[in-house]
Amino acid sequence: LVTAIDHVGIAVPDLDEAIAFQRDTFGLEVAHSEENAEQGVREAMLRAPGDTTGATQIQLLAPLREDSTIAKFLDKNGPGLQQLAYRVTDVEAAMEALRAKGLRLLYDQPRRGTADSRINFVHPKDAGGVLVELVEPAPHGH
Ligand code: MC0
Repeated sequence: LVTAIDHVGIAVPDLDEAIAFQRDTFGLEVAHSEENAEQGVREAMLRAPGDTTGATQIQLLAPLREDSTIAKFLDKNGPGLQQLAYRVTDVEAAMEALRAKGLRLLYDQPRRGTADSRINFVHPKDAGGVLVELVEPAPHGH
């Protein structure tokens, strides 16, 4: 089902501060950043310097709005790990396979994720307390 660990997402109150912290402390660099209005986030994908292998990235997620999922997460838990994203080749097929095992998917249909990927989430209560995202990357690496 899963072809790679796509990314690990960290909820942060301030995106620019978090990028600077990861750069100055660990040397990670920004590979991509964008706003996703539907998901209510400003986000950045970080990687080790020069890495072009498609290795697991770190996703920093800052809230765009007070009522967003990330704002709610920060209010409840403070900054920290928010999600684990598994890469799949066919998100609908993955959704189908997981539904057949009785897991709840958050959306009926895939939605738009980072860099035009297609995404859905497994409810954390059905995945060992972890918010699991399914990511089907856009064709041609977007
Ligand atoms: C909530 N819970 C979590 C959790 N969020 N457990 C683990 N990890 C998380 N991130 C737990 C709570 O502790 C609580 O457990 C229960 O789930 C219900 O939580 P809640 O605080 O009442 O929150 P809800 O139910 O309003 O929302 C949780 C839910 C939401 C997962 C449905 O966050 C959601 O829709 N997430 C998917 C979208 C998302 O995360 N978007 C931002 C990233 P107790 O035991 O206290 O009842 S955007 C993104 O990721 C895109 C751009 C991408 O990568 O491409």
